[in-house]
Amino acid sequence: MSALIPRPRAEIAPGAVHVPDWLTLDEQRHLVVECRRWATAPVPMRAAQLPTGHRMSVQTVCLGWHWRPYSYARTADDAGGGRVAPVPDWLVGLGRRAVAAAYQDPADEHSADDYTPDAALINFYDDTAKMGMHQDKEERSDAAVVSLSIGDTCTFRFGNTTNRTRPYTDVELVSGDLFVFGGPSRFSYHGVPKVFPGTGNGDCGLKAGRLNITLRVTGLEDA
Ligand SMILES: O=C(O)CCC(=O)C(=O)O
Repeated sequence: MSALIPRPRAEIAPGAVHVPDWLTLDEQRHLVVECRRWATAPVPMRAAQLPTGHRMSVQTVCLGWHWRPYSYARTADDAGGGRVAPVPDWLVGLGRRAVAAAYQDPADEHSADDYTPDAALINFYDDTAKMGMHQDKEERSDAAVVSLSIGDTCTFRFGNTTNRTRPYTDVELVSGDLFVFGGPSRFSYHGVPKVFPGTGNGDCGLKAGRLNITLRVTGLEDA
């Protein structure tokens, strides 16, 4: 991203913070390598099927807990039945650093040290993929969601907690950007109406498309 136009850290709504250029290129490259590995085994990346029968245009693979519309399980019953890989400790650590970076005030109600995401969704967007406005609400925890972007730039639409429509704010998420939403914004509707093909920097390790990694605390326990 050009340094000509500054992109300052911004609180988009209470508890929803955009931190541009948060990941280093090395961190992005490392995440891309790991995402490639996670996308193949033990559970393959797939486009989840919605209850309507339609498939999402985004492809997803999960760690910790497998998400399908609209529940979590330890096994990927809609993608071969394998047990999902665990969330590695280093990714939990990255999540803690992300929460600390977003909520810089140490007296803040959001405690980064306690943040222990037990699920990660890795989303891959090709040139035409998008994600409709939705809430992340299958979790039984109100801990923040950490979102990391790599590759092509997208429009990330961040809305309100009552419906999919206005008011919302469109935020441009660029490779390396961090977005955290917690507190009063934790259950806000959000989505990705557009990805801009060819806008990524190949140095991030991804030649085309957009990767998004969201870290979540499910609050679920094994049966
Ligand atoms: O790709 C993004 O930035 C958003 C992903 C998302 O909303 C989700 O995984 O629920």
